[in-house]
Amino acid sequence: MTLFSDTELFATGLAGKKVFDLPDAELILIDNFFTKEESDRFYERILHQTKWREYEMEMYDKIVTAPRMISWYEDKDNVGADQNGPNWTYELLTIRGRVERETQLEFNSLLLNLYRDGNDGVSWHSDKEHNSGPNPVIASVTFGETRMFRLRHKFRKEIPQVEIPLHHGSFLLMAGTTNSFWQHQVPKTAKNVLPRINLTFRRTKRSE
Ligand SMILES: O=C(O)CCC(=O)C(=O)O
Repeated sequence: MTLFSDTELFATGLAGKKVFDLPDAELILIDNFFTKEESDRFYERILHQTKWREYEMEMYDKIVTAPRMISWYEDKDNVGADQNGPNWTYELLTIRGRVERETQLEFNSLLLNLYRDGNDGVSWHSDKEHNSGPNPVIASVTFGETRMFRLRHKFRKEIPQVEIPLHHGSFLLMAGTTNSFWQHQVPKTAKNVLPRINLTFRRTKRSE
């Protein structure tokens, strides 16, 4: 199976856009979407400016602490938005602007994930955005350590899993039916790894 093909080089000639050839998925990866200098700066600022918190989740009928830290940002005019939630920082707005220019879509919410070391990860799931229907568009940006992003088809077990290393400054777009037909995970690793920050921009419905 062809996993991806280079379809386009950016004006700079540095960033390659890879469109994955997978059934029931629209998956696009752009490595070096942000330059190394930008990525280093965003990593440092987001790591230190964010009020990271732990997150409880249900697992096998028990409430457990998720193995990562998170922070949630959203526009205050979103339905049900927490009016006391954090305000978007200059860096987050800059990154959001770049993602919106690339995709020609607007994103009004952001889940920030911090994987402190190899003991942090996220297990198999699909992204379901409460208010945005069965096929949410998720725009994912990575800064820091490279971690593996794995995908598996929910129904067609004969399709091999896909493994994508998400590097510092990369951008991954999950669109179309990707989240209805595929699950993804970031597995824990026994390797000695540095922290990784992941930003997933989301589109939740607004009040108007
Ligand atoms: O860290 C990642 O690349 C994926 C994060 C994720 O799956 C999520 O926030 O739902």
